[in-house]
Amino acid sequence: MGQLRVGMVGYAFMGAAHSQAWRTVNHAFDLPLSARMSVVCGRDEEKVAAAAAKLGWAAHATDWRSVVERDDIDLIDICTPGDTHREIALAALAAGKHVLCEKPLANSVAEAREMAEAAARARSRGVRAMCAFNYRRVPAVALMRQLVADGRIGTIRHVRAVYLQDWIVDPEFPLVWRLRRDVAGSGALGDIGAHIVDLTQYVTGQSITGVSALTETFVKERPLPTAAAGLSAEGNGSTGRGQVTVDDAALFLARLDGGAVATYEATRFATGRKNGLRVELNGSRGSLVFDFERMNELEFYDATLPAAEQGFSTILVTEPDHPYMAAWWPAGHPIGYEHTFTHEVRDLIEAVAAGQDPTPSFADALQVQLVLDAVERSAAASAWVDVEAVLA
Ligand code: SOE
Repeated sequence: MGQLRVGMVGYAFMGAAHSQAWRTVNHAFDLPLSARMSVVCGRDEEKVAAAAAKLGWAAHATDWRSVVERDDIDLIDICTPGDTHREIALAALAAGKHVLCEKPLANSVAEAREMAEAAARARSRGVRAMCAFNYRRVPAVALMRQLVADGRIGTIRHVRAVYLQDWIVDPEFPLVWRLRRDVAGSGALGDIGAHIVDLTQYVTGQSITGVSALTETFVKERPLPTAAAGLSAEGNGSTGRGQVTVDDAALFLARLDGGAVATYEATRFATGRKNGLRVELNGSRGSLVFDFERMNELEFYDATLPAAEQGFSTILVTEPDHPYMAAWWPAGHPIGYEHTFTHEVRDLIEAVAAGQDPTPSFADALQVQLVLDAVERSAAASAWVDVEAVLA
């Protein structure tokens, strides 16, 4: 069997999640290529060496350019903050490497456009690029999309999406990189709002055409972190303070091109909500509800049933007939967050081996970036803003 030799840049939260996926994927799925975890890259030699040993990488490196230039690497997996995505992806595509890039694709529309154009050029040389919107690969989400495509809820009227977290409710939580615009691009909007934008467009098959938004930064100044902390406040003890330069929350109304109207809420201030991603669709023939806190379930209201039998029913998405599930356990046994990444690299390997484009492509991710941009412009202007087309 041929190999897909992977070089990964970054090894924190997403790096660990992607490592788990590369480690597991060939054990769960029968695939045409075998993933080889060749090298992981990070700036701090000691830490990246430890990460390589812990996460299962054959080697480590401290200079991502040396990884991109290696002849024995087929794919570059980008798990770094947004400010480095463009540079690494462009270099990797130019070197003929397939690319998997964490979301959001970039920190601006201009960067995302450049990346999508580079991916389109590389495509003619057989090089593939994919953006890592992992929640598409929750089996219940894939089933939701299937039921919508099969017409089971009819014409979609309403889309209601929230992504709620609470990890920065404490005003003394440090100013980590996710709270800096120069590194992360935006706040709750790009980090978690991007997920619900992608997810709702994916399940409905409709694209957002315009938005009316507001954003808020509740805590405008925070203690500087003493360590490169991620989602954890550990290591804080610094006396200096810095400006928060991103949104803490973003809320918007939207219209979709299939006629649906939608509401979106992304916040890091929903006290008690740790990772509450919920999407509800109301259609002319029924409704569907997905809640990540119950990720192995999908709620379905079938309005075509006799009135006496109607009501929300819960589909346990744990059967071998459900998307991705045949690879795992006997019927009735649930899966978790990490499996979404395994499914993601499974789909990527299949596409690379088949010489097909994986989804979401960089062009798809550019479209999400255009929505994020419209949200920021709408919030700044307190006005309705149309979403620019991908093909400008
Ligand atoms: C932090 O808000 C975060 O880790 C996001 O960056 C991820 O994309 C999401 O899956 C969980 O929350």
